[in-house]
Amino acid sequence: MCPTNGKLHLDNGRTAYHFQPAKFWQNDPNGPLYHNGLYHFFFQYNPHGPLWDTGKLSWGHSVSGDLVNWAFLGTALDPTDPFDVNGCWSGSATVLPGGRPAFLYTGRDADGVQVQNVAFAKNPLDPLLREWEKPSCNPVVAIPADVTNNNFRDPTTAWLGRGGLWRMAVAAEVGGAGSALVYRSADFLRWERNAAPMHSSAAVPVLECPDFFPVVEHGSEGLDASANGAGVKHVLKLSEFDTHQDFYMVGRYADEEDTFSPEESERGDNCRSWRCIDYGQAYAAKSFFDARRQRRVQWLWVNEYDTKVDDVAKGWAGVQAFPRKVWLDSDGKQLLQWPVDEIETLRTKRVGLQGTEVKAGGLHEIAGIATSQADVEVVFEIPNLKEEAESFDPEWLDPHKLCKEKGAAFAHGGVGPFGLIIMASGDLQEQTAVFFRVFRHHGKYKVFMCTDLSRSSTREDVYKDAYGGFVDVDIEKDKSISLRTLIDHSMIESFGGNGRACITTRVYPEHVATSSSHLYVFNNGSGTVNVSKLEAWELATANVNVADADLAALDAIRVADGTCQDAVAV
Ligand code: DQQ
Repeated sequence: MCPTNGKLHLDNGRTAYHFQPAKFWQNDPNGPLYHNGLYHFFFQYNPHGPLWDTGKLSWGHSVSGDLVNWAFLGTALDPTDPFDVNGCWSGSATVLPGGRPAFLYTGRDADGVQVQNVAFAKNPLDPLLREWEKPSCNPVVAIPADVTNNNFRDPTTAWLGRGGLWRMAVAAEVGGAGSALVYRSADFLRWERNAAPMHSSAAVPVLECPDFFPVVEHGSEGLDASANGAGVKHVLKLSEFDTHQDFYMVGRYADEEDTFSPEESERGDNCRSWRCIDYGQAYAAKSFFDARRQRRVQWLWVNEYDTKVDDVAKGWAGVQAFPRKVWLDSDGKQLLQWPVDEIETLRTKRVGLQGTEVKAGGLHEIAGIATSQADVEVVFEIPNLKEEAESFDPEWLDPHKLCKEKGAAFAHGGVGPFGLIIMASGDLQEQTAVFFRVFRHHGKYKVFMCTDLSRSSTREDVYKDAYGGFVDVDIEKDKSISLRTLIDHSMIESFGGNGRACITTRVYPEHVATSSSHLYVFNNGSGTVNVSKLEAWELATANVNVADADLAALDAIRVADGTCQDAVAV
């Protein structure tokens, strides 16, 4: 970790503490893993340039002792064999009994056909897991005859079920329906398809990157992928190609048939009406069980929303969201997502507010820290919810539309818009608002959260949409709502209602080239809101794949975790 000494790097939006390779293109998280005292992160990577290009991707590989500082180890898989020569696409890691890590991944073969492959860590005792071998029996699963449009990809981490057989789920388009197919195997090499898919969304043809994992019904500890039985529920997460959003549902998994029954069956079979992992620009979530801290940790890819020309000029594209701990809410229906605690090691200068009234039209600057690299936690109290909440119009059920039509600038809208203004220029010409509005609906309340990018940059050629979703909280009981936002130059990652709704977005303001950014609390509602507590920390720059700092990063790992002392002696 490097102290910032008040000097933050100002460049083309490159982040300071989010995961990025030093250069070139990255997309989906692949095969995250905790093994022999180190965290491994693999990712879709183009080692030749900053664009996805022809999709002949490799798996980039980095290693960490703390999920914050990372050393880049090059590529773990490259498209070199007939079964993956057109790309080593997304997949997952599984630790086999005896401790040998294995990958299941999609290869695009010599004809461009999508097939499933395995690879094994050459030396499981090498904590850096530098070398991976692909057995010659690949592909282990050929594309089935009923799969349409060559959509067959992204195997999950395997789990052990009834009969001691491995299972994996693979996304596939079967007869036009986006499906999660289950395959079983006794030896990890020969896989047989189950008759019934684990899920099928008739109205959604292309699904990608399934993630399937158990959660404890009560508590926040994580479970290994194979855990099942009393007190355990399961989560099925699917990435939907058209909307580029990740949807999930909590449910029950029966391992006789490998079926998954969503608990909120009223939401239907179309996964677009399931719950959303992140309402913003994040995609392809992939989680792993962190045995060191007994938690489940999720990664998420966040694309660029500037232009290809910019990406070529920058020499890089793609960021990962900060790793999030995920667990089941006490309502048993939704996930809570929260940045892993290790982020606190980056916290430096702190400023705060307590019991501050923000009246209608109020704007209150949070000064004293560099706010383009910060972690902000705030709790808003709403004193007059009953009197001031507007009635909800059923036309507003589409949160995306609602966010567009009733953005942050919408003055005097009842309870809200109130929230944070982030990455603002001194004259407020550029600003990104993350805010809430509360509506009354059938005698209850609906809390809406939005990130409005419409004024985020004076540039015309970057994407400046508005993103929103509803936060499933009981605001009548709580009388308050919390917001946590991680700001990292071009990344704005927000967690509403203690992690019940997340919105991650990219911003490309122009003022950062010449001046620093400002942070405000604002209220454009018609009544007062109180900031019962606000804490904002400036964050130090982490050592993330900085080419010439790799040795220092490995040293940091050595200090952080004695178990890998010998292994990292380079
Ligand atoms: N990205 C990979 C595919 C996956 C898609 C290719 C999702 O395996 O379906 O880079 O972003």
